[in-house]
Amino acid sequence: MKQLCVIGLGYIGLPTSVMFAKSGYQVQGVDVNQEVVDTLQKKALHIEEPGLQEALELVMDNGNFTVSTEPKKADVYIIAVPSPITEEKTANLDYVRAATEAIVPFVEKGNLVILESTVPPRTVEDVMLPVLEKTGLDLEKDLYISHSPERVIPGKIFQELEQNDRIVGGINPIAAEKTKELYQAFVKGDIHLTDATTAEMVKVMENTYRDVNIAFANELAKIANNIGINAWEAIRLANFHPRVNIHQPGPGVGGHCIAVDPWFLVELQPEESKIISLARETNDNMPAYTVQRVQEILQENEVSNPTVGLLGLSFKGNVDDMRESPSLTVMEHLNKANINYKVYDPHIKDIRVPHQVLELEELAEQTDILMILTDHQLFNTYEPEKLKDLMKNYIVFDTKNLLDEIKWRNAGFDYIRLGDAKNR
Ligand code: SAJ
Repeated sequence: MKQLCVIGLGYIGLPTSVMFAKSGYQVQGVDVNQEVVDTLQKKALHIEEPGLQEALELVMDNGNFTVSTEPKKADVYIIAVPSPITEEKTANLDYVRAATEAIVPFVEKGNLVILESTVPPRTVEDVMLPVLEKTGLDLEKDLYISHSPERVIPGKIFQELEQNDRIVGGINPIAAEKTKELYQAFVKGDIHLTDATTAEMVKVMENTYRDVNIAFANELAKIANNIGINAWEAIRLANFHPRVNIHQPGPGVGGHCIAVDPWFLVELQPEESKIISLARETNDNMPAYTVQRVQEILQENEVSNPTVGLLGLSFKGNVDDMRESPSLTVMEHLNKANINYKVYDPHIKDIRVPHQVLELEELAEQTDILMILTDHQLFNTYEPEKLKDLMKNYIVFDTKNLLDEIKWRNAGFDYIRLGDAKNR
């Protein structure tokens, strides 16, 4: 089993292809997006990930990795295409279905077919198998079909691909075993075997657990603000309990995973997913809550015709990924409230949204309040004194508990933390 065909060359498919090619497999990477294929053919990258550029050049130079828009015959097919949600919060499995259709003409007896995309439980059984029936093969005996979800995070993909434990679920035990053997080419973590539907459920549970936990932290922040304590201090102290791990409050939950996967369960079992769906609503309401807090702060300071300076567009710290970013929703609410704002993110070097500026100084110019929305470490290198010279009023509202409160207070700022009514 040395020929691999990987469908979908995004954050997961491309690093996975490169890892298998580095392990000696002949990998054909397939993406329907001609631009992605053209970029890769020039050994250039359409995604930012430490170590990926060098690894890509290595496997393209030694011929272990080629790219195209069409699949070709292989021993193993890995599907790693997007599985987004619609506006109505339902799963869009069109890409998974299309990728499965695309390999039908090539699949032969003895092949492995693996779905890596994060999907609602029962997608392999109810979506992929009916398509693979078209091969005319006996899916239980002639093929090995499984689900092997990813757990890597942007910025640490290669080390996590290697180190993380992996869950592998087969439509039967031999399919799971065959898939485990394949990933042992580079996975050093333990590979836990189960059935395909359980593997799909486990992956969605991992992200749903975080979303519910974050919603809990966000509720604690709102309670803390009303009863005069600092939620961050309280959470830190509670987490000294050996069996407590409360997550961090924030301006909302972004990204294409934690903000998405819980909806798969809500759609599947709406009557049984009350806490899950309420947690999603709680997190999705945090941008509005942070804007309401900014309005309260501006009124307390009697600022007329205020300008808000947003620091952070990415959905999480130290990356340039804006997908589902809470900052975008904060901007919508500021627009609705007719409040002037500018936004700056040092990791996003091209203009992608209205009112975005590309210089920190321009953001501070004549601004009344800074709002920290993303935990970029770069924000901790700023000198408050320099920003103060450019600003009109000197307020900073930190929704990520990121900045050094003493440093900003000593520079003359009114430093306010989300969920903290103790240190005012
Ligand atoms: N966030 C909070 N409070 C927290 C943690 C995160 O507000 O305590 C916010 C972040 O600011 C961000 C969002 O939640 O906006 C998601 O951040 P994240 O880094 O936790 O999630 P992702 O989407 O980057 O990665 C997650 C990870 N899943 C788990 O940690 C269970 C990663 O391991 C998965 O591989 C990834 O989803 C995925 O691919 O599903």
